[in-house]
Amino acid sequence: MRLKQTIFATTLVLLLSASFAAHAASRSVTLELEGMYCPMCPVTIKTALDFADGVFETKVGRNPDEALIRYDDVKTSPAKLIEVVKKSGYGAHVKPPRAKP
Ligand SMILES: [Cu+2]
Repeated sequence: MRLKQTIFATTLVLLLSASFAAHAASRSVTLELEGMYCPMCPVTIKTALDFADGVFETKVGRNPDEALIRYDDVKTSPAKLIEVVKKSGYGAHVKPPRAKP
């Protein structure tokens, strides 16, 4: 059945890309975002980041306005990711690590 073949092929592709991703230098960064004002803003930022080179995964939330990005540090960097956010019309900077009490 065609559907089964499609599912099999999709699974294979996902498994292969997962194994390639495992060899890349995966890192995470949290960016604090500025200028979001409506429910579409997080979607706009997430879409821009998801299409950026070297980005594996993005989560954009409000309150706090932050983007959690998992990326390949060979292909991109926090500075490049900030540029992506700025080009989509928002402000961003790396969230400083939480100070220890
Ligand atoms: Cu908006």
